[in-house]
Amino acid sequence: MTIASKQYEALTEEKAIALAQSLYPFPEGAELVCREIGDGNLNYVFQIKDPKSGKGLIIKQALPYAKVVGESWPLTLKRATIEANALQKHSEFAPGLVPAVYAMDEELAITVMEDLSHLTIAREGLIQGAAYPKLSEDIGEYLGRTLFHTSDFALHPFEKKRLAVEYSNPELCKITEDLIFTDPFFNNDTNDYEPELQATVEAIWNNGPLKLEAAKLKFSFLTEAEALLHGDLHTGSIFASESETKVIDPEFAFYGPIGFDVGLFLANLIVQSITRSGEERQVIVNHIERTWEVFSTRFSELWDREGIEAYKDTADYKEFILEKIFRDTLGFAGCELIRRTIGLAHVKDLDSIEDKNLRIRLKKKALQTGQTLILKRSELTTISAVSGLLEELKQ
Ligand code: SR1
Ligand code: MG
Repeated sequence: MTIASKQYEALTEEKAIALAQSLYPFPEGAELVCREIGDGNLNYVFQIKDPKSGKGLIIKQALPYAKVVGESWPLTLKRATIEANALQKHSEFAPGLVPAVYAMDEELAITVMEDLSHLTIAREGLIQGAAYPKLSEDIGEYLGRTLFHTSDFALHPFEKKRLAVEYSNPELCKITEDLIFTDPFFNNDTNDYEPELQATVEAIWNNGPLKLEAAKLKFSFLTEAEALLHGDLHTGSIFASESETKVIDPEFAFYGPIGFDVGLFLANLIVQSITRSGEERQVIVNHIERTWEVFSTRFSELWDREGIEAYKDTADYKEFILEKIFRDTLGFAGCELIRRTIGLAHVKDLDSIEDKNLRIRLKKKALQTGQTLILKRSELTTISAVSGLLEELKQ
């Protein structure tokens, strides 16, 4: 569906209702209600619903600046098109694991999509102690399918390179390059942390070997166009329930290293595991292990069944690729853990801990885990070695 285009203007709740009425066959006389429910850093998200019939939809609009900072940080509206297209591209390979897109408009920078309000943002649910039994199975499937099918192992090189051009996303990549790979490792103004972390943070800035590894990981992110990534796969980019999982928000999508998506998701689970104890913690550790198992099994099975690379049956090549992805995954997870603790964009899992001593202790643990993952990523060769590390660091 297309929308009669007009010049960009930020939607209000009233305008979002009018737009929804023009797009969706709500029942005659329906009295629609609209709420702005966006809690991300960048966009408006309007939920428009007919309370009587329960029918609804979501209109997401990109702002010409980063909401989290304000108008002083201009941001391309092109990201809305990237997001709508990535949702549709990923749904080709992981149907049911992303929301249906009903319409999009480049001028207004909006995507109209399926209402997922019966689900909860996974980060919020996890903070409340939810277990989400399907989360790792579903995300492992999503990762295995989307990343394999958009890689050179599945696509003709012309199509892969066409997609890499279509999903060129320099402005959003620059945010990641700065906020994940650069700023937290230097004394940069964007960093944000409690004074109690000063000594730990300075130790990061002064750790030469750690910075060398962060630089290598940044170089991978800058140069390795392996697959069409989601690009920002944290637990706030996932809607979930006991029985359903939907991946949203791929506005950072671009062709990058496969381990980046896997690593971001695992890092956000690791943060959650750090805040939990006992059986509840084990639920998250199981999710961490299961995500890697499902991802690598699916990727491997698709390689065998549908791979088109001439070398696909060459002894040890698939294992070499999966080992590379695993190593990258751990390194990227380490960078995400550090930036979510001391960088510009934090996570509620840690920041909402009211007891200050506990919060600082857990943040130090997140920083220590992040550094170990970056520095030891070549030695930690299995996902159970990662669980072992989390167990060691849990004290
Ligand atoms: C200014 S944007 C900050 C963060 O929010 C997004 O969700 C990305 O994670 C980005 O790094
Ligand atoms: Mg987002």
